[in-house]
Amino acid sequence: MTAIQRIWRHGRIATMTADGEGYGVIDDGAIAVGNGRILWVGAADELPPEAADAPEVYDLQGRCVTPGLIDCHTHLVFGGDRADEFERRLAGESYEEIARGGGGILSTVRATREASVDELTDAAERRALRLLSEGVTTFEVKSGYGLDLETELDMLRAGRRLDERLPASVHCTLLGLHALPPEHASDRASYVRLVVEEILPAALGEGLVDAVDAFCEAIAFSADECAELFEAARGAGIPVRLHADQLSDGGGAELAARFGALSADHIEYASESGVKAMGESGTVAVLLPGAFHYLGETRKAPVEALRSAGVPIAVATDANPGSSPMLSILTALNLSCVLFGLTVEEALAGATRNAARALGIEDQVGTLEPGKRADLAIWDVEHPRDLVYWMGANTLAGVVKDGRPV
Ligand code: DI6
Ligand code: FE
Repeated sequence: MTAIQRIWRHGRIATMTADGEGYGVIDDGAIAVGNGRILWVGAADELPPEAADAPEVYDLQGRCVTPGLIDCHTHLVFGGDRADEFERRLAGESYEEIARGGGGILSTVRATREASVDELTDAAERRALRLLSEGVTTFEVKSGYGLDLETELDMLRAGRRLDERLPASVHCTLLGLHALPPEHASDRASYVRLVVEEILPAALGEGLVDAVDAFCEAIAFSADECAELFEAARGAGIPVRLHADQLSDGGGAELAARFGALSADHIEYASESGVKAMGESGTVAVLLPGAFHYLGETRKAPVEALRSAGVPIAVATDANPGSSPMLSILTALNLSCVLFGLTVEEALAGATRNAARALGIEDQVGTLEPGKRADLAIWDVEHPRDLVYWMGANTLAGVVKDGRPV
């Protein structure tokens, strides 16, 4: 049996386990860790006898503990920014108009192609530190601003470097089909082929791909084009995710379900049958209220339908330079409640248990229970609901990553 190395005790522990009552709160709780894993969680006065020999014991003094937060959908790696487009949109231009005019994602593609992998990594690291300052211990990054072989690989390499540099686990998603690059403008099929036949295999060869993603949308790629990439991912044994039905119903939810996707993200315009299919395939709905907010959208994510279909709900920042320049997971949680009508408990599950599921790592992280990685966030609040109640009040008091205080 692994020896207990550290104990945190006398805190209000939100285990976030699915079968726990509410947040799975243990009021005067304790957590024992060893070898990077959680060994024991329970009431402080029921700590097992061998806990007496633990070399390090920390008194939480009533603070709250949650699982380290998980931001399961970000585009943190990119060059440049699009603050100018933010102003243009405020003056009346739409996101789609700007995109069709060669701005939008393609403007970030130009800046990203010009950046070196060092520059991409450094800029992303500065942004990631904002996430970490709010208790994030796992986050995802996507490619999708390179749209050519070398730059897509560089974006993913930057993601892998972040994983080494930061006290956080970083998941890398190949977002091969994000926008049609200008050099393929007259031949869409040739770009899909490039992604399927060259970029995906090369990225796999370097071990850079934890999941594959695509943007299924009228201004991006059709369900059939996304399906081609998904077939290739399936062939390689890599899980898929989808930017689905964000601005219109393009059958994205159905497509994601058909491929047993880990998640379908955005889904404001998902059809009823699409949501049902997600329920049957166990596909997580990742709600991204930052993009909804920034784009001034009015069609809300179908929360009630998701609940009735038994679809697990996650929440993420979608941090990106265009539609969601937001580096705060707690703000995303607050917005998911206020704008979409999630309960606070659902929101917190969305950045813990269900976010882990959206990344396919629910056996590793996302709840506080024995066997999971000892990734904890410690908060100067009385109750976990306070994290979502306040906006702009970062109450993080400490982080534990792989059993070690950060
Ligand atoms: N949906 C999004 O929210 C981001 N990508 C996507 O497919 C937006 C990316 C951007 O505007 O740069
Ligand atoms: Fe996105």
